[in-house]
Amino acid sequence: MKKAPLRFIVFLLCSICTAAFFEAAAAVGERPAIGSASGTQNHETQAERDRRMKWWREARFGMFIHWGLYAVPAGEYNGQRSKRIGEWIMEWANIPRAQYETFARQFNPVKFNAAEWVRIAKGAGMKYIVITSKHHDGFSMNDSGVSKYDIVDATPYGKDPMRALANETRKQGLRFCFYYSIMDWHHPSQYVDAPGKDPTAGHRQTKMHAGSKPDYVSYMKEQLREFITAYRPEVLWFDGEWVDWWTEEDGKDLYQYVRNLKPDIIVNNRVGKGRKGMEGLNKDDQQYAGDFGTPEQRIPPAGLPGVDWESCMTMNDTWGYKFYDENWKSAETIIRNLIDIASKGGNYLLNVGPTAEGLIPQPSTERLAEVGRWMRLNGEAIYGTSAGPFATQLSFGRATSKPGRLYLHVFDWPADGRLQVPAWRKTPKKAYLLASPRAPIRFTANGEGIVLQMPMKAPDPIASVIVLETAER
Ligand code: JFZ
Repeated sequence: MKKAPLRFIVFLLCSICTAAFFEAAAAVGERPAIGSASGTQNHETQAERDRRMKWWREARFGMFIHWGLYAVPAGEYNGQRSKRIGEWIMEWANIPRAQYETFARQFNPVKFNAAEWVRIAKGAGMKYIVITSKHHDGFSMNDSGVSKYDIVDATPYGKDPMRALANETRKQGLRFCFYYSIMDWHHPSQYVDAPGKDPTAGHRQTKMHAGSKPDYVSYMKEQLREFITAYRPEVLWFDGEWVDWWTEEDGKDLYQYVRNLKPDIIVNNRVGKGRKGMEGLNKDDQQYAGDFGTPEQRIPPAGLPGVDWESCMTMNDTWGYKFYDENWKSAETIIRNLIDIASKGGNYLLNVGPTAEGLIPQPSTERLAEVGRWMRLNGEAIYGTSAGPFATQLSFGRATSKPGRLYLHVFDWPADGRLQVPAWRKTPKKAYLLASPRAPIRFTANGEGIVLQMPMKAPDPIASVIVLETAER
């Protein structure tokens, strides 16, 4: 057998094993511990934890921003393109560190406008922004004292866009948060040992040089200390924790470290080893570090009472910008995903991948503007809500709730205008469309629950929201 096909087979087997590992891990345990009463950490009481998580639980909708050197190749290297995600190009195009570093000299985001980015997020109804301070490629998007491999020291731009973005985010009333990768393809402590791969390229399982881990952990801690004290991020969204040299003990230590620097900070579960693969929620064999679960590109099939979680998703098929990825989700899909997630008690972290010039791609801004139009009319049925009360999913759409209110989000409007709603613990006193509160909707009780007599035509083809007013408790 020739060498290349063998390498390919090894690669395939590795990919299959990784997938199988995550599926197997996903099958273990039914009750995730994140956010449950027993999941409190840092010796805080449940009430203290509820206070710390309050803004995040009410926000329901945030913007993820993947922005870094990978925006320069934008998914193409030496004429090679891939179906893989853009920010992993150092891995899939096998780019040695010294080569990848040259992207920094071409990174000059002169069109970056912090006020405009925040306006786009706010206009969509998003309440927080999570941006990559350092992705797997190890490049810092803010000025770092422990590394010259950052946007201020290594690019012609020479400025710190995170400073402007942090300030603008707060000025416009949103919360500013950081993503930070534990795996680091640029740091000398790590290397690649895989057939056909450059030892300094990217890889999903970087190895740690013997004896280098303490140095790297100090490096991370110092960089995080800088980032936390300088920008006061409200969430730290860790990633790249799956490398075999990172342990749950390391995760607990890092969790404690960032909480000590900023006691009210919120940390995702990718700080430690609790996560069940892409499903994102925690295994239940022990208590793991982190405040919320991180399903990736998926929505849990059912709500998880008492568990904090956030689904992160792309709008096309990549996180970091790829100029040829045109597989955009429709505004309808995005809005219904947001509703679906809220109806199960989770948050939606929706990604944009800005260009190397500093622009959020237009297909993203168009969709976000449409989401904003829906949210301005219906935001009350998303922000600060809890999961709906129904044990099985509604056939016509989804439900969210607040004390004294049930919101029905109707995706499929009944042809005869009669909407059968299953019984739940409460009896409604009043029903109306959220978009026209002064026009009451009549309803009658029947054996299965209540029947609403609605207008014949759906007011909103994507999702029309009906309010049912009930007793507070
Ligand atoms: C991770 C990152 O690798 C990715 O670049 C992006 O930032 C996303 C939000 O988070 O996604 C993963 C994590 C783990 C695997 C694949 C993608 N995995 O182990 O298969």
